[in-house]
Parts: sequence; structure tokens; C-alpha cells
Amino acid sequence: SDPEQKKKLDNLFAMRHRFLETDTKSLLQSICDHVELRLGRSKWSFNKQIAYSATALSVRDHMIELWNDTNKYFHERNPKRLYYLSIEFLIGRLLRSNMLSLAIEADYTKALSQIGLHLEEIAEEELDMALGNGGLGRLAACFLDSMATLRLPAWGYGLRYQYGMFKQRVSKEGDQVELPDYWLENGCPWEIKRLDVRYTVRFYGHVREEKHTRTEIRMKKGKILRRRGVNRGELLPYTDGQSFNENDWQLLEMEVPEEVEIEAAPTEYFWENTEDIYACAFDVPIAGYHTLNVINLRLWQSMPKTEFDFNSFNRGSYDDAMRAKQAAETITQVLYPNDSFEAGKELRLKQQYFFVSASLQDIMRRFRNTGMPIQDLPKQCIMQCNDTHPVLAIPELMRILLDDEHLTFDEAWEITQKCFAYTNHTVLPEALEKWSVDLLGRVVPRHLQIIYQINWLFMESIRDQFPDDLADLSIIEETPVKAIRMANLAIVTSIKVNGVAALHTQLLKTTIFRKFFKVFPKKFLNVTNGVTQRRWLLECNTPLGQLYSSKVGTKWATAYKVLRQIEPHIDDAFITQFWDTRRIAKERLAALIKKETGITLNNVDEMLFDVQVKRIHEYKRQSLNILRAIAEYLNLRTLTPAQIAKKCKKMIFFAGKAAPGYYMAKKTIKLINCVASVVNNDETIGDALKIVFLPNYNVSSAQVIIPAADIHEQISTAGYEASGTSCMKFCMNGGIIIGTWDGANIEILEEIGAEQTYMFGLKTEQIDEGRKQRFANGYKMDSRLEEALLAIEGGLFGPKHEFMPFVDAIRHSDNYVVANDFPLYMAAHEQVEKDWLEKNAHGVREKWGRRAILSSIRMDKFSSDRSIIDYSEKIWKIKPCMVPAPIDAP
Ligand code: GL9
Repeated sequence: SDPEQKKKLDNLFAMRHRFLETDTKSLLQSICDHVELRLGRSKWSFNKQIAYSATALSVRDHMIELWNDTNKYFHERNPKRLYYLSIEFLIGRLLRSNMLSLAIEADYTKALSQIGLHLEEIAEEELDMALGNGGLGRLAACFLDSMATLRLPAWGYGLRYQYGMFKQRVSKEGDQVELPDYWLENGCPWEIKRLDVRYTVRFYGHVREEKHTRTEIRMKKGKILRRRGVNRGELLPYTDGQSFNENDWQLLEMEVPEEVEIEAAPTEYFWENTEDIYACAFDVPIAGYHTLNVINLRLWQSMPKTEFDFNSFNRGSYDDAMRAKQAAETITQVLYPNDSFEAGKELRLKQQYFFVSASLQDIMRRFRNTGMPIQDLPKQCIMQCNDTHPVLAIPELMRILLDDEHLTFDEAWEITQKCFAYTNHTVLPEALEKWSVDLLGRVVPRHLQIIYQINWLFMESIRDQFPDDLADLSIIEETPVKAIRMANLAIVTSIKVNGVAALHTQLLKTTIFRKFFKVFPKKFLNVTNGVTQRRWLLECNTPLGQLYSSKVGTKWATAYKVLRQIEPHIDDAFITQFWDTRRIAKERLAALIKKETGITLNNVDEMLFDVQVKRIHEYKRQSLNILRAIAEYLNLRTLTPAQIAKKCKKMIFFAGKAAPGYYMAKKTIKLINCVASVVNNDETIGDALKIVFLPNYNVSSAQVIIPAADIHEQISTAGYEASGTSCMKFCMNGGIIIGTWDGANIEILEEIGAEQTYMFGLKTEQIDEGRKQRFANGYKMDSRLEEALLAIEGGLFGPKHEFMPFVDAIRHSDNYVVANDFPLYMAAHEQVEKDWLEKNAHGVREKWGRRAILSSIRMDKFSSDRSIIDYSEKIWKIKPCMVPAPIDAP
């Protein structure tokens, strides 16, 4: 009605969708504008890195309006929201994936080519966003992609580490060398620094209790002694059993006054004398695929709260003045590079609390803005804890409800118990987080009180029914050094607890959380992991994706099941086309190998690419693989050139990082490199065997490696790998699995059919027995394994002392039952070789090709879209909230 207001709105409305133009001229204009106006370079001469930054900023422009509209729409509709709390998000690169989501890749490719630039080359300039260690962090990234694509009202919360996952080099001697990963070197064009979103996070200090009592005089029945006598004067209170002389005193029962302290108001707790720092928000828009929904990943960075201590500075101690500033910045400085191991470091605890405190303040601010009563919090939000790293959010929410909202403990607990769900990612005991009561009480004293109180309530509630299990169920471990068990806190509080593969969930119920399963049978459920086919097929394997689309259209990008319709099309011609796509992928990997290691691979069509990529860990058994490689090499050396010529040519490929403090994992890397250098330089075996260790495995190299694998190794000791997710990516790309009965392997076999797999080895329930047999009298190790170990001990691959810890572990403890599985593993590989050599009359690997394609097109269960739908329906109880097309959109 107000004409001024109307004019203003009209003007703003005309400004909408400015950035949705995708004609070549508009895109070029946008890129050049960014080169000059944002990056301050000349459009007449700029390098590839600037070209990347400008292109990325230009793509980001396409997202920001959608991202704002999405937020606004969510705000208006106010649906129940999911908050995905994860201390790691292993995103990788975003340029191409954002272009694909927005359906603008072809437009940009064309525009860039007009100024002599190739999108592929420019994309190589992007530094990986490596804010995670491995599977757990990459899962969080795949999940965000699916949440956005499924239009769910979801947010991600994480930390903005300035140094991500370390860069790995390999020294001349074959050792892993760690270098810092300063991924922000050239700035990150995707993130938006939110100067307006900033919270205070407190640490240390102490808790002051303020009891609100008043004294009242109450009358109560009591006994009184009265002195006998004329005046009957003196009165004394009487306590039972007290003796008195009946001649002098008389005992009376009567109402007597008593002073009582009563609680006038609940005790208040003040967390005081804290050290305060700021959490600043950096937002990364996450575009859904072919939708207008663009959701947000909010990453927190620590900043000093008091900019500078001028007093110290004026006294001349510049370093003192800087110290506080530096300490604050340290919190989010670096990602802890441990996989499946918790070191219990103070800084790590501070990272965790910093993360959840900032996230909860943000979530609560958004909730308060809705105007809903606090009791409705569970109707409006659910927080998913990705492992126990964010579990301090539980006492933090309790603290907010108690100390800020002034609810009673019971009221606060009622609400909190409905707001959280917890995903467990491993059964390895060394990964279960515990914080010493001492440390936790020092860093977050109020939270320790609250945890004790939660535990007391919980113990009381189960004392009668489970008297023998209290010690195991308690959140507090009563060891000499008392500790808080974060998983127990998570299970007690959460509405649901999930494992990440069927076998893993079964093991949670029957082993590590067996007692909890008795108490809360309905809490436990399985949600099998998944990966996004957008990144892990469409983006990383364009030729194969195009081949599929040529048969069944492009719908599979958001509905993987559609690929099952390929099955009737699998004829000779299709299989040949499949091998054509594979050649491209293998040549691409060969080029990367050449560039990074200098190793040349010839005739990649004929060479079996046998790949194991993942963190280096004893349970994942790179040991088994390298010992097999040695055995195969020793065998080759016994053959004549004619015999060698008939053998299957293969490359055994490794990549992966070892935690810097993990001695045995680092020894394994060294052994692999030393074996590789002997084998690759042995001319007597020709091209029959190459061994490659590619340094610095990360998301972007995974995107080159995975499409090129003919065989992928998923060979963990049964019962140890919770799920594994690379197995899914490889299968989607037509890699054939050689695997143990572990994690997601089992479910993959169920989906794609046993004929498409090479499964071997002891099953979970046979492992204990296997260990016993292994060290029983009369046990004879497989002779090929014995020879491989002897070759190492004999110095064939370098000084014996280097590898003795490795050899000794296999010989004398063999915790991961390498020896038991070795002959079965060798047999499986013999079958692989035989199958690889088999071709049809036209010289095509027809059978293999068919199996590879079937593997790939039957993987719909392992799309993260399926995982996220499961979470939404079974745990989060949230529904899609699809941003509608703007009214004036074309
Ligand atoms: C892991 C499990 O070990 C994997 O089996 C699982 O697939 C992923 C995702 O659920 O989680 N848990 C874990 O701590 N890591 C996993 O990969 N380790 C790293 O992320 C390094």
C-alpha cells in the first residue's frame, strides 16, 4: 500500500536472478569481472590459478541467490530441521561438482574455450578441501550432497581447520613424510565469511553455585523436658535415649517450633572466570543436483576475543600481547590426523567443545526466532552426531536449558533426550572416546557436573533391573583415572543409535554395546552407508556415465535404480564400449602415476589394475596385499621368459596415509615402497608385475584412481571394518571386488550377486578360532608366505632391521590373522588372473566386462540418497522442503 515501499520492492525484484544468465557473453563477462574487480588482476594476463579463482567465484554467484532463497524459504515454512554435526567434512574439490549440480558445465566449458582456457586444466588448480581423515569425513560430504539433492531442510556444522589433512610425500628411502596442508593458500572461493555470525565460546573457569533458600519457622511434633517445680520454668528439647531424672524433669509431647531452610528458587549455577574466544562462521553453500535447493555447511573458526592487550604492548612485551591471540587461533588451526584412534589431547577436547558450543548457540538462536516454546525444540530440530566427537553437545544443550532457560533438570532432560541421534563408525576399542574426568572438569567444569547428574539419573533408572551391568553401562569409567565414556553418554541420551552396515550393527548389538542393547532394544538400528553417484560416477567417470545415459537417459543421477534397466542392453557391442571407457580411465591414471612417481605403464588395456586405496591400518591389511605381491614376484622369478609372457600382466597399486604416530602403518608404507623399487627395476620379469605406491591419496586423486581399477582390494580382517565406502565407489565404476566377509562387502555381494565378486577368508565368527589354530602346535604356515617373510628377512628389499617389526608382528602375534587368510587370498587371486586372461572369439574380455557392468548397475542400495532417505524416515522424521521456482523464472 505504501508507494515508496512498493517502489523499493519492485526495484529489488528487478534485481533477482541477475546471475542466472548462462550465455557465453554473460559468463565471460562474469569471469573477467572477477579477475579484475575481485582478484585485482588484469584480464589481459592472468595465470591458471587466477583463472580458477575467477571461474569459481563466477560459479558461486549462481549459487548465492539460490542459497539465500533456500534459507528464506526454510525460514518461512519452518519445517523440522536436521543438523548434521561432524568434526570432519572431507569435501575435496567443488568446481566441477557445483557446475554439474547447477547444470552449467557445458556453458562454462564453452565460454572458457573462447578465451583459450580448458575447464579441465583450470579445475586442476583447485586445492582439495581436506577437512577430514578418511571414510568418516567423506561420508559426511556425500551426505550433504544427498540432503541438498533430496531437498531436505538440513544444515551441516563443522570446523574450518586452517591446516587440513597433511600432505604425504615419500622420501628416497621410501618413508612417509608429512607436510602441512595449507589449503587456504590461494583463498577459498566457495566460502562466505559471515562477519555477522559470531559467538563467544567459554573454557576453563569454575562453577559457582547460588543456593536460593530462606529460613522458616515450622511447628512440628516433638518432645520437650519441663523442669518440675513450683515455677515450672525451664524447657529443653529432648532427644530420644537421653536420660533425665524424673524427679526433676517431666517429658511432654507437644508442638515445638523448628527452623528450616527451604529452597526459594532452584539453585543457580554460574560458570565464571572463563577464558573466552570467538567462533566465527564461514559458510559453504552446498548445491543440490538439478534443484533450486542450496543448503549450507557452516564451518567455525576460532578468533581471539580481545584483539590485543595494549598494556603489555605499551610495556614493550609484544610477544605477551600476541600470545593470547595466538592461543585463541590455535583451536581450529589443525585437523588431528588420526584415524580410528583417540589420543585424549586437551586441544582436541577444546576443538570438540568449541565446535558444539558455537553450533548450539546458532541452532538455539534460529529456534528462538521461531517464537515456539522451548518444549517444542524436539519438534523443530534433530541433531545427528557423526561419531562421538560432537557428543559434548548433549551436556551443552542441558546447560543452556538449565542455566539460560531456567528449566528444571527433569524438564531439560526430557527435551534433550529427544534432540539427538548418534552414529557409531567403528568397533575398534582404541577409537572409543574417553575423556579423563580431570581434564574435562578443567576445560568444561559445568558440563562435568551435568554429566554426573545425567549418569546418576540413568543409574537409578536401571539399578533394579540390571544390577550386574551398572559398571559397564555407567557413563563414568571407575578406573584409577576416572573417565567419561562418550559413547555411553551418546547412547543413553539419543533417540536412535545406528551402525553403518548390517554386520557392524549386529556387532554393536552383540559385542561392544551388548549391555545397552538389553536396556534399550528399540534404540539400535542399521543404516548402511552410501556414496553419492554424482561425484563418484557422473563427475569422476564421464565416459562411463555417458555410455549409461545413452541407453537409459540421465535420471540415474538422482535415481540410481534406473541403471538396472541397462541389463538387457549388455551385449558384445555394449561391452566393447564399456572397455573403451575403461581405457580412457586407465590411461588417465597411468598419466598420473607417471607424473607423480616416474613409473611408466605400457599397454594398460592388457594390464590388470589391482587397487587398494585407503588409510594404512593393520586391520585393513595392506600387509596381506604386499606379502601376496612379494609371493607373486618370487614366483615370477622362477619362471622362464616364455612362461612369463603368458602370465597375466598386472599393476598392484597402493595409496593411503598413515597416522603420523602409527609406527606399524609407516613401516608398511616403507615396505611397499621398497618392494616396489626392487620389483619395478627387475628386468627379468619384464612388464609382468608393477607395484606402485602413489603418494598423497586424497579425494581428487581418488576420482582418478577409482574409475581405473579392474580389481579392488577390500580385505580387512572380518569384523573390523565397520562399513568401508570406497568399495561402493569402485563397484559403481565397474571395478570387481576381491574382499573378505566384512563391513559393506557382504551387502554388496547380496545386491550384485556372488558371481560378480571374489570373496575369501575367515568369517567374523571364525576369527577367534583361527587365531587359536594359528598358534597351536603343529601349525604350518603357507609355504609362499613363509618364503615371502624369509625374503624380507634375507634383505631382498633393504636392510633387514627396517622390516623386522613388520615380520615379527606377522610371525609372533598376527593380531589380524594374515597367515590364516593368506592361502585363501592367493587362491582368490589365482582365479582373478585366470578370469582376466579369458577373452571371447573377438578378443574381448566379455565375461569380465559383463560382471563389471552388472556390479556397477546393481549398486542402487549404496547411493547415499538411499542412506539419507533411511535416516530421514527412520530417525530424523523430516520431510523434503522443496524451494519453488521463482514466479518470473523462465
Ligand atoms: C570409519 C570406518 O572405519 C569405516 O569402515 C566407515 O566406512 C566410515 C564411515 O562410516 O567410518 N570410522 C572411522 O573412524 N574411520 C572410518 O573410515 N576413519 C576415518 O575416517 C579415517
